[in-house]
Parts: sequence; structure tokens; C-alpha cells
Amino acid sequence: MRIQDAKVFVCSPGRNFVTLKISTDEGVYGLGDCTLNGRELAVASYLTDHVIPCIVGRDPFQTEDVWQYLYRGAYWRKGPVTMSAIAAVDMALWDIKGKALNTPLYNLLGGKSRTGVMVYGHANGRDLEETSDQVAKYIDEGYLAVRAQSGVPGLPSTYGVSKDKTFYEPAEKGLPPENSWSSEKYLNHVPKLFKALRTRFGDDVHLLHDAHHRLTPIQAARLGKEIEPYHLFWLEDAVTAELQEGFRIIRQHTTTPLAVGEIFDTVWDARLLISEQLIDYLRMTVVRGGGITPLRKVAAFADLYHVQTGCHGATDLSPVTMGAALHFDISVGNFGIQEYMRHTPETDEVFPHAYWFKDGYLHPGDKPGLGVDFDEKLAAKFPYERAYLPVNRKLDGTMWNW
Ligand code: GCO
Ligand code: MG
Repeated sequence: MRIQDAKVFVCSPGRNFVTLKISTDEGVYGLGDCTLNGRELAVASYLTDHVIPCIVGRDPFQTEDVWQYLYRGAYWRKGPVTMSAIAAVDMALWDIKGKALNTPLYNLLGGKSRTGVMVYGHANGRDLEETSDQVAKYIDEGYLAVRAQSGVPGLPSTYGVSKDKTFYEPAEKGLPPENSWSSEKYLNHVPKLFKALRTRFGDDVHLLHDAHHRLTPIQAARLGKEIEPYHLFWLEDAVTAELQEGFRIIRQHTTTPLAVGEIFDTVWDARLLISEQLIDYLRMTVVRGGGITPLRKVAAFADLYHVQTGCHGATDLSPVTMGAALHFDISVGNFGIQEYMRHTPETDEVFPHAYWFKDGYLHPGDKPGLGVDFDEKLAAKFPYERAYLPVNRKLDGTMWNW
């Protein structure tokens, strides 16, 4: 079998997605996702102009060799554009392999290690009460784990709070929207939120929270310490993680479990975090982390240090990534949890998929390969529209991390 052709599709059914379709001379095709929120066209060009000409004619079963060729062979390594593009090729080749062998991808990754993939949903509200009511809704829908984000008194907007309660979509059409930020106001508010949630819902439901890169290490340490009595499943992205050593400070002060890594693109972003046991969950996922091939190696390395997986699963990761992540999740030994931010009905229609949700768990389904398809004709009705993630400023106008 040989790769005959590959094509990139940029479409916007509910939001922008970049999808790679690789076809073979035997009629089998595979899909890959390479959506990079706010920088979509750069990845599309990287694939069309630079990668596709190098993979036509290759054996699609050689997932390891093709990955090495694209990673080592580019000379310029890493970075979200490069790694998302390589990820799409890798996903598509695993999809082809599964279809050609007529088996779901998880069977090629060691088989099922569990009966389902525990996921967490996204409860959010403008204030404490609204957030709490949203948590109740998720629990009623069967979720065993819920992420809670709330508006902060005195701030007009903040990360994680959306107009629409089912789909949280931070990207907006036009130029980047501007948010404002105060770590002080946030730090005073969050412990009250989790106190209220534990009082109302008791101890069983897993509660999670995302600080979205906004604190300094000592502020994160304070937050972790103050929410210890409410025993969160994790506190995510408490600080930006470029400085991995920064996590030592947080770790010295709190037993709140820490998660990080949705923006990591190689193991090098997490090497120290893992080997010094500074985190508990790694958020790297298939699309940003260069594909299934490298992510399995990172997970094996993390397993040595008691670090579990917790793949990113926001709306900007297409159903193709979600499908791939679920096959990874159900097979990997050190699975922790999977994020599940549901897609809009338009997105689901363009990407029909075999995965399904029941009683707090997602299941990858039993279709060969990834179990996700792409309706090209329908996708063409939703052309790309430029959209950006917000930028963030402190109350005095200083640029800050969004
Ligand atoms: C999460 C993330 C997302 C990101 C988004 C950016 O935990 O799900 O933080 O909400 O902000 O994926 O494109
Ligand atoms: Mg996050």
C-alpha cells in the first residue's frame, strides 16, 4: 500500500478546523486533525507546501519512520505549527492502518485497558451560584467529574466563563478580544467557589479547576493550599510552564494535585516536571503533541514517575483528535482522565463519529481506525473565518497571559 494523495481542508462548522485526509492506492483513507486555534492557515500551508510532497509514495504502515522523517528531517524541530502538522499525518496513518487491518485503533495500541474513558465536563457561570447550578446539571447528566469556572467579582470577563453553557468557545471572529485580569480578585474568589461546591455536592464528585496560566508560582502555591480542604482532582495550568523549575515552589507548599501541558508539543516541555514528580497529570494531547506515536512514548516515560494522562479536549480539538485521544486513553496504562468539551451540532455533523458518552464515560466505539469521518461536501458549506483567542491585560493595562 502506498500514499497516493493528501489534501488539507479548512472549514468552520461552528468554529474553524484544519483537517488532513490522506488517500492510498488501495482506496483506504485516513484523517488527521491539525487545528491550531487562531493560527490555522499556518498549519495548512506547512502541510500543503512542505509536508505532503514528501509523503506521497510512502508506505502508510510505517508510522514510526514517517514520524521520524518529519520530525528529525525538518531540521527545525518543535513548535506548535510543526508538531500539529506532524500530528495530523501520524493520526491519519494510524487511521489507515486500523482500517486496512479492519480493527479499532485501540487494538493496535495494546488493546483496552479499561471499560470506558472517564471524562470531565465544563460547568461555568457568571457567579458562584450560576456555576454551582451548572455543576448540578452536569452531575444530573451523569458526569463523575466536573471542571468549575466562575466569573470573578470586579472583573468584566474571565477565562472559562461563556454565554453558551454547553459549548465553551473562547475564540472570536475579527481581531483578538481584550480581557482584563486581577490575580488578587481571582485568588480571593476561587476558594469560596470550591467551599460552596463541596458543601452542596458532597465528597464524591471529582472537581477540577483551570487557572489558565495566570498566577505566579507563589500565588499558585497559596491557591493550592487554600483549596486543599476541598480536595480537587486537579488544579490546572496554575502558572505558565516555560520555566519547569517554577513548579518546585508550588509543590513545596501544597498537596493539591497539579495538571499542566495542553500547550506542550514535545516531551522536552515536560521532562523536568515529570522526572522530578512536580506534576500529577500531563495534559498533552494527540494534536499538539505530534501525534499518537510520540504521545505513547511520553506516557510511558510519565508512568515511571507516577504521572497520569489527562488529555486536552477543548472545542478547538476536532472530533478527529477526540477519536484519536479516546483510543489512546482506553489503551494506555497510566490513564487519568479525559477532558470533554462538547462540540456544536454543526461540528458533529461534519465529523460523524463512533464515540459515545454514557454515565460519565466516553467510549471510542468499535469502528476500524479512529472511527471518525469527514463530510467534505457539508464542510464546504462552512468556509474558514478568521478568529482569534482573546488577549489579556491586568487592570492597569499591562499585558498578561490569557
Ligand atoms: C482547556 C483549555 C482551553 C483552551 C483552548 C485554547 O482546559 O480546555 O484551557 O479552553 O483555552 O483550547 O484554544
Ligand atoms: Mg486548560
